[in-house]
Amino acid sequence: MDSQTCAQVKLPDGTTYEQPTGIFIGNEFRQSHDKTVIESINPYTQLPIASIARGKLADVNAAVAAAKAAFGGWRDTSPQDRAKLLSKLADLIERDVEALAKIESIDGGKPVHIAKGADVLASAACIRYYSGWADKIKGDTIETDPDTLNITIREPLGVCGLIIPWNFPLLITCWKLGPALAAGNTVVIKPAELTSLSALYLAKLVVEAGFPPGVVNLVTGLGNEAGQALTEHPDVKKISFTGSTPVGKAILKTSADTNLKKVTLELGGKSPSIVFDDADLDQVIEAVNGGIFYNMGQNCCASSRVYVQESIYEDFLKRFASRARQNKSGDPFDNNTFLGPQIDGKQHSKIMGMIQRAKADGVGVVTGGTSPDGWFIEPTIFRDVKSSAEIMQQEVFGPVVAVASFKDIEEVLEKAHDTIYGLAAAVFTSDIKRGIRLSKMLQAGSVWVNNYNMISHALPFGGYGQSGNGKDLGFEGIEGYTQLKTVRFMYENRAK
Ligand code: TXE
Repeated sequence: MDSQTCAQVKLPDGTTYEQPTGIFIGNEFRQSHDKTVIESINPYTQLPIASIARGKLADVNAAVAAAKAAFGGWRDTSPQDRAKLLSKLADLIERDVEALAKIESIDGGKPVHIAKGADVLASAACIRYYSGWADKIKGDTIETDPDTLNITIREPLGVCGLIIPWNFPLLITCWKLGPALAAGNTVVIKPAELTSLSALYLAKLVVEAGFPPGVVNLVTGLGNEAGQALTEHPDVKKISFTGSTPVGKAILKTSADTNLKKVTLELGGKSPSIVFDDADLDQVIEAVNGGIFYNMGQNCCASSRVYVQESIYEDFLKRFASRARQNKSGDPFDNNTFLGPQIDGKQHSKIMGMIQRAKADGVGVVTGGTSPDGWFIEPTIFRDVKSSAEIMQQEVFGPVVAVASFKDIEEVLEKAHDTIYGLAAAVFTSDIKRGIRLSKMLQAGSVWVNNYNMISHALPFGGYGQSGNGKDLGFEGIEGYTQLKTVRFMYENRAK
């Protein structure tokens, strides 16, 4: 790396580290072909951190060519060797947990102490989990008749494009990278233009771990340039995308218009929490507080709607508001901070616009509703929100929750299902039978009973409805990066 593809970045704690800034192809960093760049901005200070390459079609073509050339060798690398390399990568992420947490913080505004566990160590754990899958991918034998042996073989797809959002930059990269590589695919990663730094740092660790050149490639750049080029590329066999619903729909169309690449989509949500009057309210308050305000509400499965049974409604609102006000906003490098700023001015304006329109429509504010400083937004709770209201229907992607009351199961199910989305839902009750019944009735890809946001790399995650197609994580994550071949051996021919 030279000064064109690497920057010395000074962190708020006074230390300095080497940040790769170039496009990563064949285990080397390079400038974009036309040498253009994007500024990466710290959302807390609103100051530039580094200039990163702005990759376009020519860069994507070069990255896909490298991934295509590396595919045969990687596919034929023994699963045990693939597992070893992934496991080494997990160790390196863990070794550099401090640096990576600070990078996630300056680039995305997350508190460092939260990023350490929830982003960086969870990323290492995810890669390690998938290293364990590499030598356990298998097909079946299927009986059809006495004269044939029938088997299925689960094979990798080829070059996979991984398009990453800005809310969990390292973690979602690892959710997709782990299973793609374990299954024998090569990849081109397109990080979000707002938060590319941790994925670029990860690329450095890919080299250190010893992955062969071309197995992992990364093109930084804009969605409608580098991202679009990747989704249109005829040699890309799969796109795994996490991001907004409109872009997800456009990717499906592009796939249909080009080479019918496989598409996995993890999109927006408007996930409901349902609180019954027999629930443990202390537990509920912690769960719904984390459910909406964690990561400043920038979470695809954020609990942005909460339905509370009538008899405890006022008590719930009082306690929820008091808990929300205790969430400390401020410097992401301070260990007491829970809420940093929103990711950028555009998201900040979008969220404040939604808050202002709700207020103008007369929706009651229980707490919050203002922007104290910079791109910060107060944890905001609206009450008695009608099902048709914008903040009940549209993904806000900020620290804003819409609360309403309900009488009984029928009413709350109707309200909970009044959405185009279906990513997650939660039920809070001490009646386990009711919890089980609702977990089966709720139309959502993940249902949590008496908890919220409990995602594990071992469990499939992905939405119903317009929250997406396919699953990340678990064995289903591996399945999504493979195709199944059926082979029939005829060893007798009794017809003769
Ligand atoms: O998303 P985009 P944005 C939702 C959330 C947020 C809204 C807008 O509601 O307010 O989306 O965020 C790449 N072809 N979520 O504009 O544009 C882009 O470069 C290929 C929910 O940031 O979908 C980035 O890498 N790629 C979500 C990624 O797509 C394209 C997380 C996501 O950006 C592209 C983020 C194109 N034409 C936002 N256009 C979640 N599910 O967690 C953009 N990209």
